[in-house]
Amino acid sequence: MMVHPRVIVLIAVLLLPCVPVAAADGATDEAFVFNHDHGETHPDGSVELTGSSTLPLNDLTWELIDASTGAALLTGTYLDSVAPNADGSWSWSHNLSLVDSGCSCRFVVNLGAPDLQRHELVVFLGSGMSWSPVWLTQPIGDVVFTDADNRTVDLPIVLAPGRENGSVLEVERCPASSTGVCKSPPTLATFPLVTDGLSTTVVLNPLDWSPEGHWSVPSLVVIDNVLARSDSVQWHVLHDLTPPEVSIESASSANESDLVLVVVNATDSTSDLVELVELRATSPDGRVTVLDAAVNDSEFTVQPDSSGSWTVHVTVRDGAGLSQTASHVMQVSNLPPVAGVRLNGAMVENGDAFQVKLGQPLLLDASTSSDTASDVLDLNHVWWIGDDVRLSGVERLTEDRFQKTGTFDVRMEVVDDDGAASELVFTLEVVDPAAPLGDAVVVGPVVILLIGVALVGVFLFRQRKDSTSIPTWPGEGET
Ligand SMILES: [Ca+2]
Ligand SMILES: [Ca+2]
Repeated sequence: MMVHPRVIVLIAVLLLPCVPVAAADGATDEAFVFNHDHGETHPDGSVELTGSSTLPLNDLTWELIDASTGAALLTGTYLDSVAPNADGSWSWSHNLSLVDSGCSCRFVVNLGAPDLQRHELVVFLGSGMSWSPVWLTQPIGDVVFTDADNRTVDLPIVLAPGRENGSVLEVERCPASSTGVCKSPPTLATFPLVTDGLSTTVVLNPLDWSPEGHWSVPSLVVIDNVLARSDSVQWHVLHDLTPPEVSIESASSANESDLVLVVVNATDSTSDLVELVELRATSPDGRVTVLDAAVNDSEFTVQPDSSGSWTVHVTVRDGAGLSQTASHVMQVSNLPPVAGVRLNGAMVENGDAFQVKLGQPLLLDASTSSDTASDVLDLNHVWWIGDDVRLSGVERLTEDRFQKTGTFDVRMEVVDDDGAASELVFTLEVVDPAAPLGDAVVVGPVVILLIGVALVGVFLFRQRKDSTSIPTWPGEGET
């Protein structure tokens, strides 16, 4: 079975608290080290502790705490002896002595800044009557059952030597909400402890933690084989074999560039906790987009930028680390572009006829063609001028394309990435400004009229002149 690597990592993180905790001494990166293991017994009530440190011990404080009561029995601000080593570290020693009675004790050293970590050693001092199991002051990791297998849990508990066999873990527990509130009164259960000298473990069977869900443990006590009881700590068990449920609510169809709401419904009845791991949309050509939150944690938007079948995938994870995936298919349609042309800024309509003068500035601009946001930047503009000229990939034409007079049928077609198209058709008449027909029509009659008037004037003048110079015949009397 294919398992997403990210899920593996996340589950590993969730289970990390269950990994056994390292002892206070022996860790290689520890700056402050005890030369002792937890659980040494000193029935005479006194011990000389030794150790080393790579940090200065100037601002140190220490306490000897009775683990069963939490009371500080002894405190101090320095160790008895601190000596420098050749490698720059320090060796230290300190004597502890309890004259009256014994205790199960934590010897706790607090170093000054920058190391704020507590370093502790559990020692059993004085009378064995006073010794009881001691929890190391470390968080006890939650137990999470996500399958039917038993779970072996390391417990950070220190038992007095020889008291391991027959020791038990006493658990006061109740089915609880995810916030740890008991849903019914707590009951007691005990589980045997297993010790091998290095660690103390308990084997838990998920069947003992039914029904599935959160279990609050208000009290976790280790009882050794002489019935000495540790103090009580709290615990939490999550029994969750049931993956979360998830579904997607969204439109089954949309247009390109629509802002589509995607609602993720996820629940987990067993852990009451569910979180989104991933929400992504895959385009028809396999591109993956991570979706943005829209309003709240369960509402998102997707804006498909191409037509075809889109798939939205969601993966959620419950409080136990179990994940579930749902998917949703959305058919996305392309919308055809809308052709738009402006002639010197004026909008052109289908069937328009324009007249322009040859050589005058001219701009036919098809950039006002529109489409959805996903397509508008990649529209292809194709011009047909008359029967012969086809220009593809050209958004604007100027007077350079109309170098002779005549009437041109112009068609501009705009095509989007899906091949959807629309067009505008109009005519453009290019006229010669040097011999405008309209002027000739007006001037011609005026010229003819003027010529006519001139001819009439000449005729009248000549007629009058002729009449004053008519010769008279001889013998004809003057009148
Ligand atoms: Ca679950
Ligand atoms: Ca389109």
